[in-house]
Amino acid sequence: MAYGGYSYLDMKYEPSGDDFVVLLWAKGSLPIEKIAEAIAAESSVGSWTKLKTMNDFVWKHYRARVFWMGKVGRNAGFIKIAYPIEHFDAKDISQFQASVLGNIFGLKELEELYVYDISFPKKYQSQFTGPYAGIEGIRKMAGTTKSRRPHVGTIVKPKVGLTAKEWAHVAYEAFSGGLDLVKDDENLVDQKFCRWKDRLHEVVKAIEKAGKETGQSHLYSSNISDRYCRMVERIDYLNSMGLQRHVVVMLDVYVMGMGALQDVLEHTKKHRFATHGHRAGFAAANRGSYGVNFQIYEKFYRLLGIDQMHIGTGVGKMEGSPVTIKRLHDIADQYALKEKFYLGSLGMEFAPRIKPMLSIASGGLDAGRMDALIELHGNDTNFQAGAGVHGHAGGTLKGAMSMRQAVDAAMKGIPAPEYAKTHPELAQALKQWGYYEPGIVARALAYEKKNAKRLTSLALRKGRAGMELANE
Ligand code: CAP
Ligand code: MG
Repeated sequence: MAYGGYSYLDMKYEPSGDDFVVLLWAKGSLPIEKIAEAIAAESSVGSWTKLKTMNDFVWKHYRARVFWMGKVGRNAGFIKIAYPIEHFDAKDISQFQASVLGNIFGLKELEELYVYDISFPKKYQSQFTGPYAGIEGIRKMAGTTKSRRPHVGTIVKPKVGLTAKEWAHVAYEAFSGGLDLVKDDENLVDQKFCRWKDRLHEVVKAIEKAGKETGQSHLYSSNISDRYCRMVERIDYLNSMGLQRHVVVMLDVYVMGMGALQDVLEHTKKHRFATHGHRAGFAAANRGSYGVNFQIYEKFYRLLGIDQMHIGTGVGKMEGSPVTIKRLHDIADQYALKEKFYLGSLGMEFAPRIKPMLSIASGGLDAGRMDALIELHGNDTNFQAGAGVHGHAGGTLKGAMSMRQAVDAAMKGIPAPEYAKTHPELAQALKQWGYYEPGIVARALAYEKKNAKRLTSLALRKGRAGMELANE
C-alpha cells in the first residue's frame, strides 16, 4: 500500500524517546492501511500524489510513521503514529496543532477520525515551565496546606446580568458560608452591566469583610479572557493592586487558543499570579465522530502552566464517566501515567519540573454528591457548585454552608446523610437534590481495575464502540 507514491507504514519501527506518539481512531471508505497512510502523509510531509520535490533527507528525518494498528474490520481501526521531534518548531504549539491536528479531518475518504491522545517526549517538555503555583501554591493561598481538605467554591449565578454590587454581595454570602473560592462564569468578563474593574473592587471588599468574619483566606477567580493586549492590561492592573494573595487569574483557555494562552501565562507568571483554566467550548471537539480528546489539551494546559483546571466531575451534569474523569484527574496531578488503551489513553511521564495542577470538578454539583466526588477525585480537588449553591432553598449563604458541611463531614469520615442530622443546611440540600451514593463510583473504579485486560480486548474487538462501552 502507499499514499501519494510513498508508504508510511513501518510496523517494525519502535518510537524513540524523542518521538511524539499519537493514538487515533479512523474509519472510512478505503482499507484502513490506506487511511492510516493518508493521515500520516497529510499530517507530516506528503500529499495525494508523488512529489518531484521530495528528497531522501526530508523523507528520512521528517515523515510520520504508522507503527501500530488495531484493525476492526477492513475499513476501520486504531492507529499509532510516531512523529520525529525535528518535524516541529518546538516553541510553536499552533504549528504543532496544524500538523498533527490539522488538515487530516477534512480528508473525504474519512467517515470518522478521533484523535485520542498524544504522548509528549521529555525533550519537548523541557522548554515548558509548567504551573507557577500548582496544587501547593493554591493551597497556600487558601490556607489549606495543613488540613489538606478539598477546596469548595461557587460560580455566581445567574451567569450574567447582575451589577457589580449585586455580584459581590452574592460572593460575600458564599464566603460567609465557608467557601474558599468564588469565580466569574466563563461568559462574564467586562460587560456594561458589570464592568470587570467595578466587580473586582467590590469583590476585594467582600473578601476582606468575609475574611475577618470567617478567618478564612478567600479567593476570587477573575475572568480576564479577551484579546491579548487587554488581558495584559488586566494582569498589570491586578499587579498594581498587589492582589496576588487573593485573586486567581481565570482564562477561557480553549477559546483563546494556544498561542495567546502561552503568552498570557508568561505574563501571569512574571507577576506571580496563579491561574484558573476554564475549558468552555472544548466539548465541540471532544465528542462525536470527528474530534480531539480533552486529555491532549489538558496536557498542553499543564505544560504551559495552568494552576487549577476544569477536568469534569464524573457524577454531575456534563459528559464523562467516573473512569474517564479519574484519568483526567491523574493527568492533572500525576507524573507517571500508565497506558490505558480502553480509555484511549497513552502512557507518558511528565518532566519533574512540571508541577501538578489542582483539578476542578464543576457542573451540576451539590452537597449531596460530595462523598461520591471525594471517592473519585480525592482531596486534591476544588469542587465548584453554582446552581447547587444559589438554588438552595435557603439561598446562597445556606447553599454555601451545605457544601462546606459536606466537605467537613467527609474530612471527619462521617457520611453526609449522617452529618445532615445535625446540620440543617446540608439536610436541606439532600432533601432538594438527593444523595449520590459513593459506592457507585467505588464500584466503577474497582470494576475498571479488575477488568482492564478485558476492557482492552473489548475495545480492540469492537473499536470505538467498544471503548464507549468500557467508559460506561
Ligand atoms: C457550572 C458552570 C461551569 C461548568 C463547566 C456552568 O455551573 O459554571 O462552567 O461546570 O464545565 O456554567 O455550567 P453549575 P466543565 O454548577 O450551575 O452547573 O467544568 O465540565 O468544563
Ligand atoms: Mg460556567
